[in-house]
Amino acid sequence: MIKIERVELYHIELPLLHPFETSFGREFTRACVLVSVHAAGLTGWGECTAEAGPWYSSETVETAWHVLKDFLVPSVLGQEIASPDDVVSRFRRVRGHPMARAGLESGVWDLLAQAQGAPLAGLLGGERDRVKVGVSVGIEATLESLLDRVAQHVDEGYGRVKLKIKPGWDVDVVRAVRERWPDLPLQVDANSAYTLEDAPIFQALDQFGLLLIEQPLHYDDIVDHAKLQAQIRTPICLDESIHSPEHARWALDIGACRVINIKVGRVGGLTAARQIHDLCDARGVPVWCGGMLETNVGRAANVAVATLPNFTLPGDISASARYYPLGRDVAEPNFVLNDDSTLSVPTDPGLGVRVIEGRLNAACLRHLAENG
Ligand code: SMG
Ligand code: MG
Repeated sequence: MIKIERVELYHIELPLLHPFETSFGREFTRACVLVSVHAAGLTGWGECTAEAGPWYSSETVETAWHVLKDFLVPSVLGQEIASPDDVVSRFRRVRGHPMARAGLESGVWDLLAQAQGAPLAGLLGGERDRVKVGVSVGIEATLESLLDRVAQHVDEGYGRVKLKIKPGWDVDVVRAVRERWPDLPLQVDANSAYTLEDAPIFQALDQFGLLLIEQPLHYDDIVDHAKLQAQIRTPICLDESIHSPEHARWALDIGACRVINIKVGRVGGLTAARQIHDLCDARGVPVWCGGMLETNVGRAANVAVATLPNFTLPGDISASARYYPLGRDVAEPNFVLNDDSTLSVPTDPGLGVRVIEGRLNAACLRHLAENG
């Protein structure tokens, strides 16, 4: 039993090294909420991956701050916690807001892992000491600059590349990348930019041997995805549509996808992430860990969850150097790409990264401390 004495929220913002463009817009900075959970002389850290605007998801920094401050933090403050399940059950009254829930829940996981002297990966039941990773390449102004960026990442050692696509930036782009790198494991992500009427585009993509096509249709849909999956050979992977283990089961039951992208934030925390992992494992459906341009805090949680055995596809968990200018990430050490396109799993207790106070303060726009 451990009593939660204090929870702090930090609204931070960091500049991205390279603007990141998806079908829903271009981003130059990354804002998020970091959560620290204090008990028994230990501090656990969680990252809430809601962004400044409701573009990827309906949650924002502002909605997450509200739901954390007014509902989630009060439900655990001063409470005795024995396992992450105690937190998950206290959150059950809150509908929606998975990223807000995950920010606090993953902080409790880190705290409990530290209290047990165990790496988070071990506490989750993970088995690997390295996790396979790839890189997600945004939409570029020209095909030439896209090819340059892919070449740069292939040279850096990334063994799997994901291309962002949107109408007008799809079949020809994938063809050009495939012609230059015939054997590169490649996948695409539409972030919901298409409708079922665009099925011919996805049938055309079948010829390129893609690992998967991520979230081609509406961000909350599974029905049309099932219709599209029946018309194409390439596996559909759902991202935006899966907010919980129930959503995962519903999608698999109707054949809406053959792969699931697990993001700790989008599904409401590490407990739910592991449940989706287990469900997919039981059904023979591979999963992989998605990315939300996390700081090293969220990245460490992603690496930990990706050690579970059914994370068989490379994750969007790139090396720290891909995201923020050197010395700006709020936590250390940085994750470095190994020669085999993997990241090593930290072996220190908890997340295995430590937040640097000066860096946190430099990035912090707003701070709140709530005592139990
Ligand atoms: O963290 O390397 C990363 C980015 C991975 O492409 C990525 N994420 O839809 O899967 C996705 C996008 C969402 C990014 S919006 C912040
Ligand atoms: Mg995606």
